[in-house]
Amino acid sequence: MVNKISVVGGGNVGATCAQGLALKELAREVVLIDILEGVPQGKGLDQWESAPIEGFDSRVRGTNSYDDTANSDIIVVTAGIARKPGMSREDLLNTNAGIVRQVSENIKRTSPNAIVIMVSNPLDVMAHVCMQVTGFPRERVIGMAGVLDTARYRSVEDIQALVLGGHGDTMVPLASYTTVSGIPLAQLMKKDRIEALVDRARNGGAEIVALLKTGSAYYAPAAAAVQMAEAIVKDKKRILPCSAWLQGEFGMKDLFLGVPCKLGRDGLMEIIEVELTGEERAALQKSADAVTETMALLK
Ligand code: NAI
Ligand code: 2OP
Repeated sequence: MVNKISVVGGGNVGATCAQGLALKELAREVVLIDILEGVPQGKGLDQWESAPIEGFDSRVRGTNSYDDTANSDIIVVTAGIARKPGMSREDLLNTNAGIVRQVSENIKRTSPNAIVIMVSNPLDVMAHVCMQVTGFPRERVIGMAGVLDTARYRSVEDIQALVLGGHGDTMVPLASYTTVSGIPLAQLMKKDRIEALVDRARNGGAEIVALLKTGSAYYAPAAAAVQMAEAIVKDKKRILPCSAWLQGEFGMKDLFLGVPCKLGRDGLMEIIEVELTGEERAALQKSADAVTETMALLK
């Protein structure tokens, strides 16, 4: 357990995430912060009142002031607008960049040693904005996408899988690194069936947006951010697909992209450079190009 984890943005993902952090008792205090007056306070109090029933001992608190988040060990950023039907993650770009800049300035001022888990979209670009504004090292700015995208691609038991690339339509589910109880997927399934699974994972976010109509997915995204926080708090050294600042890994430099990351108490410990087939490498490059193009659209 760490002392304090703050969640910025008390909307669907943020509030669900705060609850998940508290249920797992990852911090003595879980602080939910939003610009809406009363909303984070109300949700925080409601969650704290579930503690005697659920039996968790984390204090959940809502606020509008960054002073209450001061010296957080970890900050999960979920502030921003979410997708509506017909919108891509990139449509959120400039609105969310403004929000993430302001949030990052506050994080730098009040929690200069925090590890940031970025969730706001477009994910890889928002992680970049946060690193630029805070000046934090890459070990302490990590994007959540791959854990979610991988969950959309696998089942609960027996399957190990890896989805790399940007969090967008060009994400790269690696069939060659997908095994079922150690058996490579290609030995169990025909290529067209694998491609159908890959396609559904790639469109997983849009599928939920089309059903919800008023927003985007939040239960699985929140669970994914909590899993990353847990790996950090418990120093698990788990290898999870996360968006990380590449400095030459996979032959790429100066961009955030989803890659296999080892997470421990100090945040990003290592990027694992797995071998890729020519086709996978080309798909990863295409995904990197898409992230770079979105970055160039930033005003
Ligand atoms: P939401 O609309 O339910 O909540 C967003 C919250 O951010 C609102 O409560 C709003 O008041 C707050 N907010 C806006 N400006 C703020 C500021 N300056 N400071 C603090 N709070 C502020 O949206 P939801 O569904 O929670 O999604 C949040 C973000 O996460 C979106 O950008 C969404 O696209 C992204 N997302 C990313 C995923 C990923 O895999 N990386 C998965 C799911 C969502
Ligand atoms: C998702 O993948 C919208 O990025 C969000 O559900």
